Amino acid sequence: VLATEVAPSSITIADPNLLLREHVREGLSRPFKALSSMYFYDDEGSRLFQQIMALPEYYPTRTEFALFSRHRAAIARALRPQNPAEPFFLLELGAGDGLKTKILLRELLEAGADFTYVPVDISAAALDGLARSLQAELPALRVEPVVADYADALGLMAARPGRKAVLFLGSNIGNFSPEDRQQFLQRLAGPLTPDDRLLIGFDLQKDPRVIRAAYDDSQGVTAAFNYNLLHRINRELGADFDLAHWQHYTDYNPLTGAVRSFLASTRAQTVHFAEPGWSVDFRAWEMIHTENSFKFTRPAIEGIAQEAGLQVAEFFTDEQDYFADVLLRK
Ligand code: AVJ
Repeated sequence: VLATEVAPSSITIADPNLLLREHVREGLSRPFKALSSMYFYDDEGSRLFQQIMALPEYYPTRTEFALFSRHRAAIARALRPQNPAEPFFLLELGAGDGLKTKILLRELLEAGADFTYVPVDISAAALDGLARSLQAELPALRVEPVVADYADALGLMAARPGRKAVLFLGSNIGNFSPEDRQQFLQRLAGPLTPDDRLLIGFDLQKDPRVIRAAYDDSQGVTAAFNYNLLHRINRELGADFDLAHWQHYTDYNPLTGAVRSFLASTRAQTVHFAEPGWSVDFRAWEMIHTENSFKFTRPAIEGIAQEAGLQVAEFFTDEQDYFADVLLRK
């Protein structure tokens, strides 16, 4: 039942590959080639990310899950209106499989909170799985899933009247460049009132070897996740990327907190696209930058909040100080 409630993205376009095509054309014609990590998440990419979350090296998911378990009561209290009878929306941007959110949902339901959970994600398959499992595990919960990207989600939230608690977990915020992050947070904060709450998950700076290993795991799942972008482009844009001549490469800069992932062209090669006359040349060891995963410090988070016109109300961390879920308000 819930699956049928999944609304289409607010943008309807005749050619479903148009956005991807324009993006790839623009990204691969830059002097430093780049593609957005947003395009990782087709159904196969979402499945691979599920596998990443279960890897021994990929600590963020497990850590944030533990953090949520540890602070469940305090987080629930901080997010819900003080008047227990007042209804509210709990919106989650990039909900994915919602595993850690279930801890919070259960806590809120048990406390008798009156709320509607609105998970937003670009993967219809991921949302579908989430809606199904919620219906089975928490049948009393009101759920209104929405398939949308972040830009659509911002409009959606501004349009929804009433009190809101917004979740942006999993260090998804780390994917933005600093400029895009600031713009996104300002837009997110804009329509919020002083009664609304925002909980954002930030992965913290730590032993650089621990961070590096999380993005270059020994089983090669992260590499497969990165390669999937090329498979997707081959399939959807009729390109001929030969995966035998591409490598996953990633580095962490402890000075800037940036993990950057690349697809490296291991030799000089030309890639063709279905569209006549469209091809792209790559030099040997030329890189396509495919993802940022920024890591933060506490002072950096304070600064980011302030710049977006938000205050840090509470700072929740795990025992190792690996990850922070930060409660923000106007
Ligand atoms: C889903 C964006 C939080 O950056 O850690 C995992 C995605 N990329 N391994 C991250 C990802 C490579 C992940 N986020």
